[in-house]
Amino acid sequence: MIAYEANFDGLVGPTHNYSGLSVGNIASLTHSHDVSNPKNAALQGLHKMKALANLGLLQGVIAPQIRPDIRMLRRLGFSGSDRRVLQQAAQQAPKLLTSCCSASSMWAANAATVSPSADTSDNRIHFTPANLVSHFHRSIEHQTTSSILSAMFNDDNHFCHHPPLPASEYLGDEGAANHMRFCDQHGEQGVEMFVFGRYGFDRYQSAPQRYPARQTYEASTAIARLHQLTPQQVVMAQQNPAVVDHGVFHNDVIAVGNQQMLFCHQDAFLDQANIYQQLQHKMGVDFSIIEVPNDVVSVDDAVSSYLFNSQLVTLPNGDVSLILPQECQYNASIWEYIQQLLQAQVGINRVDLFDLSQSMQNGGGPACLRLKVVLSDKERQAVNPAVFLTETLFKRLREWIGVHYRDRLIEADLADPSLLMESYTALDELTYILKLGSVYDFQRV
Ligand code: SUG
Repeated sequence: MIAYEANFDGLVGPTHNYSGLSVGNIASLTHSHDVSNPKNAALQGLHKMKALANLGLLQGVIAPQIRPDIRMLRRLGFSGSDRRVLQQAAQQAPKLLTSCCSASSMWAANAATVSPSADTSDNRIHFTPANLVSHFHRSIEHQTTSSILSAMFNDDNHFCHHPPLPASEYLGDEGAANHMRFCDQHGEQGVEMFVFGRYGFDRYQSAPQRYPARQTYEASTAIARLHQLTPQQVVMAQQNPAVVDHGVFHNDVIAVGNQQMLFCHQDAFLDQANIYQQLQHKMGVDFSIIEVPNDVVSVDDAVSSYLFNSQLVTLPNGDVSLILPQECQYNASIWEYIQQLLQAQVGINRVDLFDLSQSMQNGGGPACLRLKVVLSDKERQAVNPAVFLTETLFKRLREWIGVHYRDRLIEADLADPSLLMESYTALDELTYILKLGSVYDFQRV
């Protein structure tokens, strides 16, 4: 079967801000309380989407979530008018308010885990939205994520939507950021690699000491079962706890895969040699691993440059490109390594750099912003066509951002009731543009 890999990127929401909410994510903590620019953030993301579409890749858009999440604040005991809810929350529980205002759904790699139909026994594409229980501001995403994904992939013949795993820290699940798929051609059966940070029931077994490990073994294995994958197609790998303690809060901060290639740091996994053996055994002789030694790229440099949070993509002309954040160019040793990588001719023959600084300052590089979905022609036809990025949609979204987004936001602005109204107006219009129907709670009351 012929199939293509599509990237669905999260559109940055109108409340994009820096609240320092993510323990273990060094960029988020470093930029806490910085002034954000939601308009620029959304345009930077949109520009990357358009550039990838121009390279001939199938590109789609995932709508953001409504923030501030007034419903959640009311559930937490704040009452009265929306204005009063926001004011009370700002005074009494500022961290709850900032959590309910995060635009974190932009990092679509955390939206869900997706298994292509070539891998699943019922030959449908399986989606499990991530419960994201490790951080409160992210744990409130999955309900709307489910609605949005169902509105985009709305055909039971081709798409199977599971509910998120139970919201328990034993079953912490962070979605595709901890999942890689290897294959020969996209439409052929592949091997899915699930990367977890710790065990749920045996939580101290080789767990990191300083920062939380977000994904559990129990969550990863549950998803492999739900997605009807056979053991021969699955590799379970544990993140190296030492690198989690250096800020590698998701696997996609230290490794990326594409077709027959794994590009990763020498210290990415626990028992790395054994993981390589399993992959080589299951994938066969054509499988290649580009392992970057620690003395060439340190873990700290990998985390600050986001070298591995790249998208590794095969272009229609056969070129393989590494889609990188521009920060890789600012670090001399990383940039030198990239030049060597290109010269070595080991299967990556170009790089494309992007300015995603607004997202990067919250720990989200090119790979975080997208959810990969492999689609055959028939499956592609079953996707809501309005979410694919065409020239027309690109222009429409650029205009829409220009009209509705602010270019400056600080924490004090989050309690401003007019920001809430601006978000309602913007997202209501967006659901018309993307033909999603009423996916937001505020549209249903
Ligand atoms: O969950 N940052 C996100 C970044 C997610 C990156 N995704 C992937 N690696 N796939 C997180 O830590 C910061 C929000 C703040 O601090 O305001 C935040 O949620």
